[in-house]
Amino acid sequence: MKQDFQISLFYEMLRIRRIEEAINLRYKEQRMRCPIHLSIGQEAVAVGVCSHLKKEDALFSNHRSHAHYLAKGGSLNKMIAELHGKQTGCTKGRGGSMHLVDLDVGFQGSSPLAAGSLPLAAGFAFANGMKNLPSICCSFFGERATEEGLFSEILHFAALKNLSMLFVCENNFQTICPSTQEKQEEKEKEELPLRILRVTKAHSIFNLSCLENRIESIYEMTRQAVEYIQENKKPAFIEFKTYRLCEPIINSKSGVELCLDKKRADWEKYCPILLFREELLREGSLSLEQLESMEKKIASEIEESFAFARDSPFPVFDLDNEKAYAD
Ligand SMILES: Cc1ncc(C[n+]2csc(CCOP(=O)(O)OP(=O)(O)O)c2C)c(N)n1
Repeated sequence: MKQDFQISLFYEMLRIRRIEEAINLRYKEQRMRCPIHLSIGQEAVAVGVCSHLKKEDALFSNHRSHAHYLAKGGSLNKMIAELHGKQTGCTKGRGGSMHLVDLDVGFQGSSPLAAGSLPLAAGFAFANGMKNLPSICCSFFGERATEEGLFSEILHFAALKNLSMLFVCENNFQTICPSTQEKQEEKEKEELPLRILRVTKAHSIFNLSCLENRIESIYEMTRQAVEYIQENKKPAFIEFKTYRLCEPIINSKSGVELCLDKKRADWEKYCPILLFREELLREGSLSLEQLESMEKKIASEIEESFAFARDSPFPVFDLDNEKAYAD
């Protein structure tokens, strides 16, 4: 991987991290009123996968969608305005954090229903195939989504119709309800990743499993999957073992506890930004001065986006004349 490219991947991850930290910090001001799910700790998957997607490739996401949106090239101003419920938001202030949509960058939408965006993504990929378009349709979901019946149905459909679809499972081993692992039979507990992959194999879908929460491994594995899709015109599935280093949801005034002290060992072991930063500094590919200037640039971009959101108008709802669907 070339040095410039390494730096750009690092910058993208750092930017997403700082943006989410700022959202968390400012949540107590109560200007953002929607429930918010942060992906602190999972940035490498979003950045590693999206760095293989072109603008015309479609992306579908779930309830934890900020990193996916930003990594796909989404506008920070439009995202922060959306979290504030403003007309200038990417969903015109109607969606909030869990319903980001931005067709300008191929971000076709996020759905908070577990596995909810899988059928949308499959339908999109099916339409692309009928139009003979070469683009890929990618869907992000958590491991909890793999417990839904829809998951199996969509794998089946994607295999049957040879959809150019990339399934991305972010397995952080944590869900709001009892974990997927707890719900397995005793004999299967050790084998959770295998269980997910067994389901994909049963549908003859090409699958990969990435065990490291490291940007370089994620980038490489996605490269293989995308090549497979392009060469074979068939779907591919990747399970990324990742680690969410914050609580699942912000819905109280105080924001989430980032648990830095309580979980310091976890951070040192799993935080993809810390790990990559150490590596780049050690190799001499990144200097402390460069790091400082990145931090400054990101901080001022964040400041501007919050000011943009604050100064934007709230939407005026005219439900009688609004259309639910495009013409
Ligand atoms: C069909 C459905 N059932 C229940 C829920 C409630 N729910 C909200 S988030 C969540 C857990 C999601 O876990 P996972 O998909 O693994 O993603 P993570 O939150 O760990 O990133 C659940 C069950 C839901 N959104 N949709």
